This record gives sequence, C-alpha cells and structure tokens, in this order.
Amino acid sequence: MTFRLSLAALAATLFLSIPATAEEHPEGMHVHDIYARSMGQVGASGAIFFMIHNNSTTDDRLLSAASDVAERVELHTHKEDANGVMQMLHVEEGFAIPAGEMHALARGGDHVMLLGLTRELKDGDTFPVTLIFEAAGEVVIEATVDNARKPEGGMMMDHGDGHDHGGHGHSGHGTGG
Ligand SMILES: [Cu+2]
Repeated sequence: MTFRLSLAALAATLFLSIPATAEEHPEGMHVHDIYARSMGQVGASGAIFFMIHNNSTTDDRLLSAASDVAERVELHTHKEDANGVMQMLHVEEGFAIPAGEMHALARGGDHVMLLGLTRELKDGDTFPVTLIFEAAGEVVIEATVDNARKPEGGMMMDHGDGHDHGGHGHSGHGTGG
C-alpha cells in the first residue's frame, strides 16, 4: 500500500514538471529542437544544439556523438574561468540525463562540437548526427544549419551585444493541440 502511494506521488511530481506534450512522445530517448551553427568552410568548426528528454525509467548518459561532416565530434561545455572569461571544455564523461528528466544543449552551455568540417555547411543544409547513449544506444538525429537562430532565453550566458528586438515571446516548438 505504501508502495502504491509513493508511486502515485512520484507520478504526480512527474506530471507537474513535464510539459503536457511529453505524453505524446514515445518511450525512450527523445531529441528535438535540433539546429546547428557553422562557420561554413571545410576545416572550420561548428556546433549542434538540441533538447534531450529521457522518457525511459533508466538513468542515462550521452557518451559521445559522431558525424561524417567533421573530422572530430566532441561533447563540449562552457565554463567561466577565474577572470570571468568563458572557456570551452571537452566533457569526456558526457552529459548525465536521469530518468524522466531533460537536458538542454544550448548556446553558452553544453553543445556538440564539430571540429574540422569535411564539407561546407551553409544555412539550410542538413546532416545526420549519431548520438551514443550509455543505455539507449545509438540515436540518429538530423541537424539543420541555422546561423540566424537566436539563443533560447534563460539558457543563454552570452555577454549580449545589445540587440534585443526579438521580443520576449517564447514561441515554443509545438504544432499545438
Ligand atoms: Cu565547443
């Protein structure tokens, strides 16, 4: 009886913290809001951002990523050093994504880094990326280059350079319903 009660409490907590749209997602790892930024030419670098929802009941971890558009693909994050300068770091251990939780890869924070592009990447180009999870295994996503995309509010740690004419509206990504 106690067990049943605590399960119900857990379920209630989950429903409070997860947007309603989560229920339409399949069981397992769900990756969405995928976009990439790229400096363009062969040999340059780029970065990929997305949201990961772990809809399974297993704690998981994004261990690495792979794509043939770059010589090296690494999991990176940004950290502020003692002088307040943002440093980019290779995160060898990957990103933990506990069961039922989500993890945002966003500008100024965690991202998938493309080092040494093997082909040109311009706005609108799409390319496949394989995400390797400890528990969920390989998940292939499609990234679209969108250099004009604004950083998400709240996740941003950029030292802004003034422009803020996009308004505060967070239009979201759903198709409604
Ligand atoms: Cu990076």
